[in-house]
Amino acid sequence: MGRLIIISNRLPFSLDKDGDKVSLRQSSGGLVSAIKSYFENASAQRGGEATENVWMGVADFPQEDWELVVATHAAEQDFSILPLFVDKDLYDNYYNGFSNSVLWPLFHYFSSLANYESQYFDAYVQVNQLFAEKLLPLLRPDDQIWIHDYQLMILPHLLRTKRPEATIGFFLHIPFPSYEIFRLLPTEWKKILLQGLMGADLIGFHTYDYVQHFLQSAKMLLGVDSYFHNLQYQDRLVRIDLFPIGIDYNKFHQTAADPETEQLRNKILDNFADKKIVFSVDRLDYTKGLMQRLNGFEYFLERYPEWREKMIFILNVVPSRDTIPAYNDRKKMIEEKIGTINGRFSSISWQPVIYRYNHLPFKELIALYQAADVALVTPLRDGMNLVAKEYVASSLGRGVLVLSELAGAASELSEAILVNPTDTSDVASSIVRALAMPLYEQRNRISLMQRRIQEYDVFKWVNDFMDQLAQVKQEQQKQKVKLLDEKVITTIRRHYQRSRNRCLLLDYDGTLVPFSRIPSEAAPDNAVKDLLLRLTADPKNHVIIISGRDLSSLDRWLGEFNVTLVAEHGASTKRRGAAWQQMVSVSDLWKEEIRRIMQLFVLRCAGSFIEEKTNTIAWHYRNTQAGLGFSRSRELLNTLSQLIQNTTLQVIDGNKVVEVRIAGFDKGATALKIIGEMDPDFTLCMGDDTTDEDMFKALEGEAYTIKVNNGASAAQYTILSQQQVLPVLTLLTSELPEPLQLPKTKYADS
Ligand code: GDG
Repeated sequence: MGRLIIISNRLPFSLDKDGDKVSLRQSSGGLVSAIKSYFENASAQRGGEATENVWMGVADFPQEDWELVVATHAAEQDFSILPLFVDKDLYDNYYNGFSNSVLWPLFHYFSSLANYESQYFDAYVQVNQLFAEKLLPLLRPDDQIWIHDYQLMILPHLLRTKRPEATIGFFLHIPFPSYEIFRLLPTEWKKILLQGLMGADLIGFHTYDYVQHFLQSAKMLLGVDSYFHNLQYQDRLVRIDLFPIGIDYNKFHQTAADPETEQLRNKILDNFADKKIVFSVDRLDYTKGLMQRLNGFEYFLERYPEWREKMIFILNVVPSRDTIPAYNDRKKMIEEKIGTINGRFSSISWQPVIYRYNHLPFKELIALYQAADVALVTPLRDGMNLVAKEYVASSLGRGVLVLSELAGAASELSEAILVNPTDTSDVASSIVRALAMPLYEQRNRISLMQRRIQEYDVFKWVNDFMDQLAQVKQEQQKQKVKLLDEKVITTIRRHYQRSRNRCLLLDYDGTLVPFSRIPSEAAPDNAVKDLLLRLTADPKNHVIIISGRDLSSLDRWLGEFNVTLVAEHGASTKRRGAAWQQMVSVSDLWKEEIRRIMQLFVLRCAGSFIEEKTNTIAWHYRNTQAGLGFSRSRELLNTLSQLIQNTTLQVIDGNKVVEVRIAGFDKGATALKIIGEMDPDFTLCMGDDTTDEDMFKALEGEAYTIKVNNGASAAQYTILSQQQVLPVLTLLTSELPEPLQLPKTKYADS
């Protein structure tokens, strides 16, 4: 197994210097402990032998202290450190600038706070480049690289361009926003960011929504289509998936039972013996919804006066990013609001909000989690939110979690009381519901959530990600399409000549004939006709033309030949010498709404037109202005995909055509059915379009599958252009004397 190289903005520790005494302080947080434990495991598997795993990040110590760090770190052998030293101003523009004043607000839906300074973006690109330059010379072929978070979105691409075969994973810890938000970024930047991420083999997000948002942005901006969670990008398979981060469950559960924690907890409980405790802990960040939470709490005190004096709200705010103005202003506002609430509702013996602005020691944090009857976790947006999970893990069987429905954690913690954080009355009534919840119900909800958090803890998360990364690499290997060369042609030809019952499945447009500007003019020329005549003259051959075309066009052009015709991707079939058979019979009322939308797009995109067939309706944009046609096609795809949700229709992003058809039949299923009936001892299948991929997959192991044109495909082989189809078919199927002569000149054009 190769090295694991973790790359994050910061190194996982900071350097503490006290006179001559030097120590390294490990950063708190699940990620660091999970990865450390992953490293420890790897080392244990090697019988305690030191692993060569690496952690790379920007150092928060000056370069002259590097020797000291190495000496201090030497005792710890789980991983080695690769520090990057970045000039302060550059770092400031990259980190406080682009990362935290553009990406952070925008990705959390605070678009009005994004400050699109070009010097920020330049610095971001530059620091990503510094990471790449430092790492590239040290990379080994079997290294696994795992890049973390929004500060390093371009790095995967920078590494990929220099190391096409590298294994690269990327995980985004914050939300990936909807396309409507992402598109607000300046055009060039958003493309660079997406292309940057696409350098990875596996891109991970916390939730299904973020995955969908990313897939949509990739489709709209890069024109890459997804197949389940896979994207084909520049001949490479990239997988996009969700990996909801977990916590180190046992650490929280065990610390909860620790005597010191118990002492701290009892002290808190004694202090507020006759009161219920509501608790919050957040970094000072506008995404955490502190103002809205305080508004909700104020409304709770106003609307439910019976709870006054019977509860307190402990609000702990952790200092963060205080050099950025948007953060500093918030602190003042929050403190004023707390003052107003306390001024308005306090009595001589009671104050509703206990506010602290500091970082709590770990055991005190756990003691507070345990003492709290209610945890109020109401961010306006949050990638995941670990506090919610930690509160649940620390519980000894009681407590209620009130959680924002806009935090990633909400999709896993459905037993929490879910609230809309901006809805003041919803927050207030949720506090009341939580305070009044019977103990048996608290237990029930907590234990269900605990089981889930325990099962998918942070170690599972790391392993899951690494397993998927290895799987993607294997699939990429399998997917590598081989160029059809002389050796393969000889093999196929020999098989052809030995066989007695052959099926030749051929796509029409883009395969047998070139694409024509007007679909109705794609009649076969004499060369195609000659080939078909020759092939069908041999009684051992059964030729099947399998197309997306309507049946009357196929009849008109190919009806004279002794072939099987398959129209509209399998909706109609005409076997040799027989009549057309419809595979589906439904009313075509569904077309009306689709036609109406497509007509709008015809108006909005000169040169495009609609083609209607029995079971499909298509919008063609081959003859439109290149950029416009493509971008309109992305919009149409988007509109149609939403429209047909929960119907039996399907939208296909074909070659310069967007098509809607009735789901349930495709070329793959049809091809399988036909060869099932024929039981051939030789099958050849050729096609160029996305819809032909269904055949290539269905016929895996059953046929020689050949894709026309470059590009990733499930086919076994590829030929470089449509012009090569007839010569290659001729070669494969004629009785030429050996040795074989390939038509080199024709074979080379594209
Ligand atoms: C990102 C995403 C995603 C907080 N105050 C104290 C303290 N903490 C610890 C908590 C928790 C961590 O900090 C905060 O975790 P979050 O999940 O809220 O957010 P981040 O780590 O800032 O950021 C987030 C996460 O990445 C993981 O993918 O969940 O959505 O923004 O562990 O316990 N710890 C101590 N004292 C405190 O006062 N000891």
